[in-house]
Amino acid sequence: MSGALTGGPGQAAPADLPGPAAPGTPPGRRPYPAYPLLSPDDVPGYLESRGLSSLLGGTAGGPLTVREVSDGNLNRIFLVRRDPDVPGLAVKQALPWVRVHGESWPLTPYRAAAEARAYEHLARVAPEFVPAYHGYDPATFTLVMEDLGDLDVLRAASIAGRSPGDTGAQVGVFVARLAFATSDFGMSSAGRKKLIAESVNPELCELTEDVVLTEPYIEHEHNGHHPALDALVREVRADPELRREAARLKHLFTTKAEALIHGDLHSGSVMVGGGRVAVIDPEFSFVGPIGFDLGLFWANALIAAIRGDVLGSSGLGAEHLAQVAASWEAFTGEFQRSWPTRADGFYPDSYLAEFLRGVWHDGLGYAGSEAMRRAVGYAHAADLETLPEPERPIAAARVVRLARELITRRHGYDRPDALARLLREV
Ligand code: SR1
Ligand code: MG
Repeated sequence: MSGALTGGPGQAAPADLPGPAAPGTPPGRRPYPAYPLLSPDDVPGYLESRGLSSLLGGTAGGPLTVREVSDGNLNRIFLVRRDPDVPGLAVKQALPWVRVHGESWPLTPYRAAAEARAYEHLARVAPEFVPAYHGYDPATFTLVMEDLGDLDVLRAASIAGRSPGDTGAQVGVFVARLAFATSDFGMSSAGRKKLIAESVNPELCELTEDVVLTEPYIEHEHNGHHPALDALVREVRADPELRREAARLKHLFTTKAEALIHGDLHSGSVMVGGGRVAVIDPEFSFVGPIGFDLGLFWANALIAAIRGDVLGSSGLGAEHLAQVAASWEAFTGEFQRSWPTRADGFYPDSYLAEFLRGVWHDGLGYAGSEAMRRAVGYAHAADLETLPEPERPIAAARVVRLARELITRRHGYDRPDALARLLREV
């Protein structure tokens, strides 16, 4: 293989299930074995060595085509086809650092093992919402999956002005299926404890705790914002109520082990097209608060709604806003449908409504966290960054005000329809 041989700081690593880091090991630097980084030229031979080439569709006799389509912040992705018009396979390799930042920001490649574990659960409980999964190679931190190259990333489709259609409803069902099946309502007590232990994902959780739940509220070198937002950002970072509620959400994230969650369900993790909605990239998965998944999806729908508004497409904006209600209704509907099958009949029906109310308010809070970081943190939303001036700072300021309100006053919003007014007010 032609890529650089890379490895942890000179130590052997356990197999694919990570053990605890040595005391004092900085985040993201858990030892891992040296492994080859794949280049496009390596990929056909790599697939052959894993016995997966036969899964490539098409009949063309020439050499396979390999296209690197790395798009997210973290990993390398190659699409391999036998026939250019027939979807083949996606090969996804975790680099030992944050791809868009470079080697100065190390990040454990064991995240690929977390993604593999999540896909194994998802293939069981929500197969129609994920790409077909063809296995994980712990020696190279590489997964092979169905090539979704004919679908578009939801964020890109939104930026291109396409309607979200029924994406929200589908995402709501996806979240409910995963959440119910891996909660105390869908599993035995002992099975849950095993799941919690196996799904520990320390480095990726710490990354979220940092870049989503902490850094946007403080001065930090990772952060950035449009200069026109200087005064607003100063004000927000000096708000003690916002700090307390942001801290409460961080603490909920670290302690509320409700169900296996995707952990990074923004609009870059959802693919759409041809009547299909597919959720990808569950490498941040762990057993955490269900509202975190909904909240990330909602924040990005609200950001898309604000983009539509500032561009004068109020109809499209309204369609994006409607994704919040659609996903919530689909989520609660699916959860309620599963409720009679709950593993522990001690939970009465009256508990369900209270439980769902908690998920709703957590979701609003995390929508605020996600919106805030997308405007003033490290990984900004392309929906905002691709706006022209002066719409860009206008939209970003609305996102910050929306985020602040959702974080500090989330318990004052009991229904999705209240968000329309809030969106107008900010
Ligand atoms: C440094 S990584 C920033 C973000 O990229 C991933 O997609 C996650 O959203 C993470 O928070
Ligand atoms: Mg991702």
